[in-house]
Amino acid sequence: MTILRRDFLKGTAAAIALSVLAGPVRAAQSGGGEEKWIKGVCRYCGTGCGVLVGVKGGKAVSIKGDPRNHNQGLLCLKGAMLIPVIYSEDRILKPMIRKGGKNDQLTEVSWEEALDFAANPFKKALAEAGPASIAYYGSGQALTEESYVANKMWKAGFKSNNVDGNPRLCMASAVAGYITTFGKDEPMGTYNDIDAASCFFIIGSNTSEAHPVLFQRIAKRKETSPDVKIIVADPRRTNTSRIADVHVSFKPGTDLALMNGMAHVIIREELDDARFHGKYCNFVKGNDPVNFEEYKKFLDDYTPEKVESITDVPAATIVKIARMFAESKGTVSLWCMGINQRVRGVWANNLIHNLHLLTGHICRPGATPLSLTGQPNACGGVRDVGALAHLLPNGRMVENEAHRKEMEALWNLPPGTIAPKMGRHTIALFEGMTAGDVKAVFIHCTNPAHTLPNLNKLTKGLQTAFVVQTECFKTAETLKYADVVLPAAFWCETDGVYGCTERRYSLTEQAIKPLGESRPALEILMDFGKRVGVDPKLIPYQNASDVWEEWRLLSAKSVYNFAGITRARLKKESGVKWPCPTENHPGTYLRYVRDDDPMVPKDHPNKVFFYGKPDGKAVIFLRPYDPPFEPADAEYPFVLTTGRVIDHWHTATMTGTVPELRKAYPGAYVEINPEDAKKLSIVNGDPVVLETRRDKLTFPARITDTCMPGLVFTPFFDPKLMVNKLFHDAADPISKEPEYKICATKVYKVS
Ligand SMILES: Nc1nc2c(c(=O)[nH]1)N[C@H]1C(S)=C(S)[C@@H](COP(=O)(O)OP(=O)(O)OC[C@H]3O[C@@H](n4cnc5c(=O)[nH]c(N)nc54)[C@H](O)[C@@H]3O)O[C@H]1N2
Ligand SMILES: Nc1nc2c(c(=O)[nH]1)N[C@H]1C(S)=C(S)[C@@H](COP(=O)(O)OP(=O)(O)OC[C@H]3O[C@@H](n4cnc5c(=O)[nH]c(N)nc54)[C@H](O)[C@@H]3O)O[C@H]1N2
Ligand code: SF4
Ligand SMILES: [Mo]
Repeated sequence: MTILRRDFLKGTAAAIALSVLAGPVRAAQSGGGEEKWIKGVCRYCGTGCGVLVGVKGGKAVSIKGDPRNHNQGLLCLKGAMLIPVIYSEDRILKPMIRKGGKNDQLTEVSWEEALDFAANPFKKALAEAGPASIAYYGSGQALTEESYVANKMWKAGFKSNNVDGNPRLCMASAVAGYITTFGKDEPMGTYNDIDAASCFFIIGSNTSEAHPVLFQRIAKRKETSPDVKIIVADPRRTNTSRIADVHVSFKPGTDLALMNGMAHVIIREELDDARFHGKYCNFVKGNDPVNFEEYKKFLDDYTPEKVESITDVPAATIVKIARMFAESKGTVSLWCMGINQRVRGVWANNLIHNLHLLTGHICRPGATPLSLTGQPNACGGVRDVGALAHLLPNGRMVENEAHRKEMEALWNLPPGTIAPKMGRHTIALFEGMTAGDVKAVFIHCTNPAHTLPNLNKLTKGLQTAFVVQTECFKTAETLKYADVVLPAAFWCETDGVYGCTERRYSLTEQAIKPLGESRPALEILMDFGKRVGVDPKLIPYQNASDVWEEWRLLSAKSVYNFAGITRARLKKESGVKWPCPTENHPGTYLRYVRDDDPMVPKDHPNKVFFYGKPDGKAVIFLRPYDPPFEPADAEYPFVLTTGRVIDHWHTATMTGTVPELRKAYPGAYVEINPEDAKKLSIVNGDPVVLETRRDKLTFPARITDTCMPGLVFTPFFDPKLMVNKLFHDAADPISKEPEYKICATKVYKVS
């Protein structure tokens, strides 16, 4: 084979990008003299890297990547800097209450006093206004056992379905995407697919900053197999795009048209896999079945030329990436918030699945649509447990009578206990607090006063309702609104399970005692619940292992079966992937595939069986392009988008306490394209106002061609410059996930 110079150069560019980006991936931070090493999972992202924590004299002193987990010993800088976070001076070590109402100071009190003070308003609200007047607002960062117990206490104990949480801001569109297309949530593929892929379609994910260790794995795949192609579709030219063969930049919010355009080319050029979609797929428009011909007709509107006029992507590029996607031996799609945080996030998810179903790039090694999960336990703790307003455990739905009955039987509840209507999703929850309909809220492991959209509007709910908050750090904005602050034991100070992107459950074992008076949140939740009036028989657990035992056995009654993942096994192994019905089952790589997925009967006549759907077939949806909620216009001529930086975690309550990480990103800024900067006479560092229909804020300018002209970006980690004040709270009508990725703004220099 001849290697063309062009190919050689491309390979080199990728290698350089890799070496530059490899910088932040470190193996360890070591204090030395460790007496023992405790196995766990990194506290931060949904990559779910395994860690080993070194302990000396009762203190955590070291951390290194677990060589037996999928990350093979690697950690990014955030993960490697976790130890100083535990001992940060900002830890909250005592319970606090605001005796005299919202305007009073927080004062330290005993646990007894704090818990009574926390429980009484909930008791009162339940007695006077009923179950819908109280709520739990949880987190994809809470441990599985905590989310399971909170969900059970609320839905079975208080009969309130007002259980929601930050995964609504994050994964809700991906969940609805999997459920509408395949009938069940959670991906069919795993990280193994990365090592086998010949093409990557990375859309709306800045993997290099948000999932650094996975990015490393993708880059390694490319480096060792230079024929592997990488397409990055993102309006911004991010670090991730540096290893791309093709970076597709488009007008924010137009990628629905882009993906329909790709499907158009795939069918026009007969690059589809008719045997696959003929056997395993239905075509659906709205709720109605249609046939392949009608789908083809629908795609007539998405010729590359038409799509170019909507997206600004050259027609030739659309043809090129459609061919790359379809003609590879195996394509893996990876996506995250650029797709989910959109008013058409669910449709965008469906369109990614369409491309895989159409081309048969699914359910075989190296070919899969793999949604990247943001938080470390959004999958295991919230999606699988069903800790959202419309869900029940293991993929069941609140508004499905049969599902409610199943859960009532499994939880030994009298029939009719679980309320038949779904509870309030996040935005409706905070609106309900403002209106006085939701009178008391228990907030666990999340910082909504910083991360909700349309903050000036939605934080009114926190000013109105009675707020109980579990926290570890004084740096959290939400503390300003809390009536009660309950100090939770931090990561490593208690034990519990996280479930990451690839259906992998891993245990973090307790390494050290909780600092100060902080207590494991599981105990806090149960003590609180009993005070409010939950029947103690409903929550008979002594510890997290007891909860896991109940949860593990309950899963056996579903296609999420992980009865084989015992606590003892989790202590031994560095994570196991469900389904895993028996203790000797090795865990599942390819879901929905006969002979690999134990949920597919061994004698099933077909190789692939999408058992989430009654007829075993997945759906190819006819989803049209629909514009974003608030595109740029004459009055607000720029698009503002928001997102993450590699060294901070969300609101920086943890990473902001580590000098090395803080130094890398001391504060927020606005990225502006050089052309725009020139027109507006802005130079680097100038104070620049972003003014939207909600509010205005001033950021220092950072001039860079990361953003195309007409687009500006700011990260949202900075508590001093909370960009969410500028955002609307329009959300996807199906998933109710807000569109954090697009709003219209004015941009001008402070004169
Ligand atoms: N360092 C770090 N890592 C994290 C986190 C963190 O806080 N810090 N948080 C974790 C969590 S919870 C999450 S959810 C993930 C998020 O991970 P990502 O989604 O990868 O990160 P974001 O920066 O939010 O956004 C991704 C990209 O979407 C692009 N985008 C904007 N508009 C559009 C559009 O219209 N279409 C498309 N296709 N793309 C668009 C943005 O330009 C941006 O580069 O990260 C996880 N990992
Ligand atoms: N503009 C904009 N806004 C966004 C997004 C965006 O892309 N753009 N993304 C959205 C997404 S995807 C997400 S996931 C959310 C994240 O939003 P949040 O969950 O609100 O953000 P975090 O900073 O992760 O908040 C976690 C809180 O838990 C505390 N904490 C840490 N460890 C523990 C513990 O062990 N126990 C307890 N009880 N507390 C603990 C932390 O100190 C922190 O206050 O933000 C959303 N908001
Ligand atoms: S990639 Fe994510 S899980 Fe892995 S070490 Fe970094 S922050 Fe932790
Ligand atoms: Mo997220």
